[in-house]
Amino acid sequence: VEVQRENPEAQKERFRAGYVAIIGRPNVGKSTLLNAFLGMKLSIVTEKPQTTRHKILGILTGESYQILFLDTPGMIEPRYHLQEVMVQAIRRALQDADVLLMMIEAREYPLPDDLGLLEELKGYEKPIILVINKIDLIKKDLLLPLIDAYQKAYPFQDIVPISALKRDGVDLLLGIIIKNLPENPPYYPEDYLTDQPERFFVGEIIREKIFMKYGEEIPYSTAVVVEEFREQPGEKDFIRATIVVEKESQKAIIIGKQGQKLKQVGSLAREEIERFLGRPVYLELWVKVREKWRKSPRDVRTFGYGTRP
Ligand SMILES: Nc1nc2c(ncn2[C@@H]2O[C@H](COP(=O)(O)OP(=O)(O)OP(=O)(O)O)[C@@H](O)[C@H]2O)c(=O)[nH]1
Ligand SMILES: [Mg+2]
Repeated sequence: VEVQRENPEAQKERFRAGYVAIIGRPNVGKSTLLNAFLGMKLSIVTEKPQTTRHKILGILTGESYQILFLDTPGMIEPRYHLQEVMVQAIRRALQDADVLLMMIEAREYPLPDDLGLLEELKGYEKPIILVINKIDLIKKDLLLPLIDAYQKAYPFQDIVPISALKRDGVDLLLGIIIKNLPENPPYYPEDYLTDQPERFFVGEIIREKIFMKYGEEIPYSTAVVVEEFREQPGEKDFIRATIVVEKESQKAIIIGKQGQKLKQVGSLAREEIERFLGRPVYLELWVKVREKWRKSPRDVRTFGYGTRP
């Protein structure tokens, strides 16, 4: 009689888990990639830079791995306190991470800004995978010289061209990430998607609609505070949120003629909140002015930025 031995191949396949930070300049497609990995919209996406303001955790659990993706704000030189808090969020993600995804947009040649970011990331001494995004926008023959230039600039763990929007190359990238994860037991139960409560994402969805609907300084001068989020037996959930701007003139623009503009924002936001929560809600929006809140550490904290570890 033969004794059943443990399969040595199975032994090799130990569980892997770790933090993977997605880092890059504003607007390169970091949040789009997070959502593509998760197969759902968790992080807000707009065509404007500096959409993301927090470090956002998205958890992807497979048979033999758990990836804790950290979406981050775009790397910038901060000019006011809110932006300083945004950059702190990036630095915290860099510290937490086991693996870094440095994301750039496909261009003809390395940009000085991108090389500056690379210099900073090197300092963390963690494996870096270079992700070249938006390849759907360029001619294929521009890609090879770009890859070549980056290969000479730094010994990346890997260089992966993708289109986060079209999901092109995303599965390939996922496989490469898994290979670079440390062996660890899972950090979270397998059905966990994130560590933030629903109300956080409700505020984010409202902010996304503001980014989409207004131009100039308005999106950047706006914070959204979810003041109340109440389940009511036999009725729709009740959500009351305040949109904070810096000036009376901005408040007038937000509201629009006879409140039409705010109404549009409200109904767009409500539809998406309902999609996100999977249940109908009642959404009430208010607008308030808080002068220069972005420059005040106290206001920035009160409006939800920079308080989490
Ligand atoms: N054509 C194309 N557009 C993309 C791709 N990935 C993202 N985008 C678009 O680029 C814009 C910015 O995407 P985001 O995911 O918000 O970028 P981000 O890096 O998170 O931006 P910040 O949060 O502002 O730093 C959006 O309009 C996306 O639809 C891509 O692969 N191809
Ligand atoms: Mg983003």
